[in-house]
Amino acid sequence: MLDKLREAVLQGEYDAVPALTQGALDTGTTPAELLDSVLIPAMDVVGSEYESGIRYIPEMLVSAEAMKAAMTVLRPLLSDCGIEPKGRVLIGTVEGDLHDIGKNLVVTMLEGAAFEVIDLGVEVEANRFVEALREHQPDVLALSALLTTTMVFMPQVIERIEEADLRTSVKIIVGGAPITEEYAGRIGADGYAEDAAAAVTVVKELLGITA
Ligand code: B1M
Repeated sequence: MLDKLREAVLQGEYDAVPALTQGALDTGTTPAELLDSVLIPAMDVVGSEYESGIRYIPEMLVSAEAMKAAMTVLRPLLSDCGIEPKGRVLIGTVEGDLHDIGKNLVVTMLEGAAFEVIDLGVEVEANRFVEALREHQPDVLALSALLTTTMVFMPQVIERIEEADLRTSVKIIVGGAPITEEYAGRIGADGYAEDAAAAVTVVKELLGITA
């Protein structure tokens, strides 16, 4: 079952993926195991094959659709907790970047940990983040970038927030494949999260939440 699911993601067979995901859950595999040992590794293979020229963008896109189809089954299981919000997080993928699978996973995990999440989506320009900070007054701003060419917009967002005099009222965390702890520190972010689970831990730490 797990091999079939992996293969369906690799082949971009998004119609088959929900039933295979449900089938894997029914045999006792947990949502976290499915993500960590099947779905995310499959997307890594997709990326490597694209890099080495075996795969082209349309094929990368159908695999992304297949991953999203799996997430429609997993999301309720990861986020269904039904208790009072612990805090508010504003999140978005930065300007020029339309990758959203990892960001959506971060949203799901934060919601699962009882945070209210406002998702601005993808290709979010710095000024839009500033407007949304004024409007929603979140405790934490989470920025995602998947490209080395777009991660450079992260410091620009932080600069705009400083110029708008809002920097002290919000904690900022950054994440995404090309981002490192060192980069986060260099651009003046308050935190870095390597994956969606770490994002929850870092947000809790920054807000002083122990439970
Ligand atoms: Co793109 N792409 N892509 N792509 N794509 C990568 C990122 C790439 C590494 C592939 C490769 O060459 N190996 C490469 C980037 C190279 C670089 O800059 N270093 C690349 C490229 C080059 C491109 C294009 C430029 C290709 C082109 O057009 N020539 C183009 C850019 C488009 C744009 O954004 N303007 C492009 C397009 C696309 C698709 C549209 C086809 C599709 C995206 C669909 C979508 O997201 N809706 C796509 C995909 C699917 C990928 C790969 C294969 C998979 C990404 C993914 O979803 N991974 C990717 C290769 C790879 O990552 N292995 C690749 C699974 C996901 C769960 O992981 O997103 O890393 P990830 O999220 C993780 C962590 O990073 C972290 O938590 C998540 C897991 O728990 N995280 C955060 C993410 N955001 C966070 C925010 C946080 C905290 C943690 O808050 C603070």
